[in-house]
Amino acid sequence: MEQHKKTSKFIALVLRHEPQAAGITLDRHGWADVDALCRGVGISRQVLEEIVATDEKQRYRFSPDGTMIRANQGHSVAVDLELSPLTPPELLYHGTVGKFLPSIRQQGLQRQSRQYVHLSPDPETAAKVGRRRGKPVVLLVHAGQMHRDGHCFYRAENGVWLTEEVPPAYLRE
Ligand code: HQG
Repeated sequence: MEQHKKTSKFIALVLRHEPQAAGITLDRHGWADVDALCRGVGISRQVLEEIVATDEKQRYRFSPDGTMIRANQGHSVAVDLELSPLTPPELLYHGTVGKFLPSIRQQGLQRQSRQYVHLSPDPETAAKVGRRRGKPVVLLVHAGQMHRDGHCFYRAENGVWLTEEVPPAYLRE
């Protein structure tokens, strides 16, 4: 929904990073009250439902009773999404840009401002993530080996894989 793009970006900011920007709070699992969010953002519930349903990355979900909403991933505020550790596929992918490579080669993938490093299930999705910042570079992550070595992986409701860091030894360019 092109006309809701700005609103959707603002909702992502509110539900992941700055709930105070809409004058609301998140509970410790990241849930916000739907009515409070609508008031804070200045939209109707119907518009919010449209934004959630048409979001191309399925960024948000309603609670089963429809009174609460949260972002599926991407948080910088500390929230417990109650995700269970899962066995990842052998390979996952990370989209980035060339200027970060020297640092990534040294430090591996770090979560930066977010709670987790975000990994994609396929190279095409990773390329899209990288393209947000310029010419995309897709890194291969040996997730299966990482998992066998004791690293935890989680999968957000929208299919994005999450882990706390990826040491350089598990990365291939
Ligand atoms: C880079 C979007 C230097 C990393 C996407 C990335 C995703 C390093 C940036 C989600 C580094 C962090 C997350 C290191 C990592 N040295 N740079 N050691 N380790 N980086 O936005 O993965 O559209 O926090 O490569 O689709 O880009 O917002 O992470 O470029 O799912 O819904 O540091 O956000 O979704 O950037 O994106 P981000 P990301 P939305």
